Amino acid sequence: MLIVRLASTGLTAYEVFVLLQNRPLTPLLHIDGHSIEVTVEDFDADGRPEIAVLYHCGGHSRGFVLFRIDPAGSVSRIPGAELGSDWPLIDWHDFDGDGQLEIRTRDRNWSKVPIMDYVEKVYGWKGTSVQLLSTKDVTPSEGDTRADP
Ligand SMILES: [Ca+2]
Ligand SMILES: [Ca+2]
Repeated sequence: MLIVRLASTGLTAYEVFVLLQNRPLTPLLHIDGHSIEVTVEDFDADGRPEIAVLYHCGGHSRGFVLFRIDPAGSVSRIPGAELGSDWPLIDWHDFDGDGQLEIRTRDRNWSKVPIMDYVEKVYGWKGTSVQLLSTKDVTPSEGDTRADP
């Protein structure tokens, strides 16, 4: 059994704890941010859950961290899966239909100012880590699926 517990430590800070069967409550992560979402899903389709932590860390910025739980019960960060976005879009979906979830981020493309375009990046699994799979420019008219800032 996996239980993830959140504790607010102030207006802009959270502590994430994990409780696995027959193990003590273990601190997982401290977040300086003003919102947090914790999701447990099998990102790499190996039959074991991963823990995804998504948070706002500024007016528009988001951060994302992904953890794996090994069969012995220890929890560790997945290499390459600490991501950020300066536009509030980080989400995940099986974009290529291979059964594994990919992670998408969208950042402002500051090289195009004053026209505000975005750079969308998709990350996915390569062995035991998460790596950048693709990058593309996105204009605001192309399916602007931004989340609330
Ligand atoms: Ca998994
Ligand atoms: Ca996929």
